[in-house]
Amino acid sequence: MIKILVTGARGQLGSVLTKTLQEKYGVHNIIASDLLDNPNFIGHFEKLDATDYSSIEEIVINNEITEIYHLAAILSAKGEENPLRTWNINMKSFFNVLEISRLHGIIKVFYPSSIAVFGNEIEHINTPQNPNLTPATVYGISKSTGEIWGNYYYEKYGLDVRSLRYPGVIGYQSLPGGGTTDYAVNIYHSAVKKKVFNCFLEASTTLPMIFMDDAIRATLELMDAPKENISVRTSYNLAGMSFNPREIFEAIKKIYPNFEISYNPDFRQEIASSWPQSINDIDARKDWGWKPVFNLDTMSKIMIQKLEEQYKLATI
Ligand code: AKB
Repeated sequence: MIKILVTGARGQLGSVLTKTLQEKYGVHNIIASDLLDNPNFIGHFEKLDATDYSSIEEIVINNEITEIYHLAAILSAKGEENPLRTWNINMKSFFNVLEISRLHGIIKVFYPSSIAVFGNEIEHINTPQNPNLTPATVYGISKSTGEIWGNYYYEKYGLDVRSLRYPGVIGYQSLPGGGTTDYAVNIYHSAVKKKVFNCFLEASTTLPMIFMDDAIRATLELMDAPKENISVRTSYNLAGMSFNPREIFEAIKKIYPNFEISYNPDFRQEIASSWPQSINDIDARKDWGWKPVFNLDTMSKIMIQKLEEQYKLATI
């Protein structure tokens, strides 16, 4: 019997992943949790501060949890505001999860890492799996440290920790918050609302991105892969697509010819410039058959269609 605890279940990725896990394993086998309450949640929800060891432990024991998807985190841009808080929320919470998993016989742990682990010493194009990591943000430092701890718990205790380095995730189901890649979701909302989009990155800033459906599928495929196929125990590079603000603007203009954009780069420009432009994910492809489905045009069509439906419903 699989019983899954999801932390950060109200987040951009967490909310969609939780629903998918409910569909796959049954609503009653998923315990969703987040720092903030979620009164409208359908299923089992626990208000949880993941920096508090005993609160996680209690949920794990009481619900006979067998797997943990630890999504609670503060992202790159927001994380710069308060380094200590970011470190605690991102790293202390993951350390709690690892220790509790080791002591309470958790079978699998999922840990989301990020392209933020890379820094200015990488090759920015087709960034390989194992370059020298010199992350440029507190978020990136916490994620790369978490990768090493995950690997340690696997090597030392045999804990089955699996991880992906997500590019910027783009979906219509939820809003991101506090990230550097958030612009690529917000731009669709502006387009559908017929507003000029004010972009906080320069037009030519190419970054790796992934459509939500691909991101969720990658997560499930990694978690379902036979243990012996998993050769990367830090975190897998994962590619979806790559584009810059000018290119996403042009893709949206094919659907809304009157759409307008202005560029006002802020502190997030420096963060984005330290990240890869494209990712080499050969290990994910070889080990568990990863292959993205969506590109900029197919994603844009769905984003706009779904957001139009959502905004129309909201005005009824
Ligand atoms: C961010 O922009 O901070 C995140 C990420 C790439 O991890 N979306």
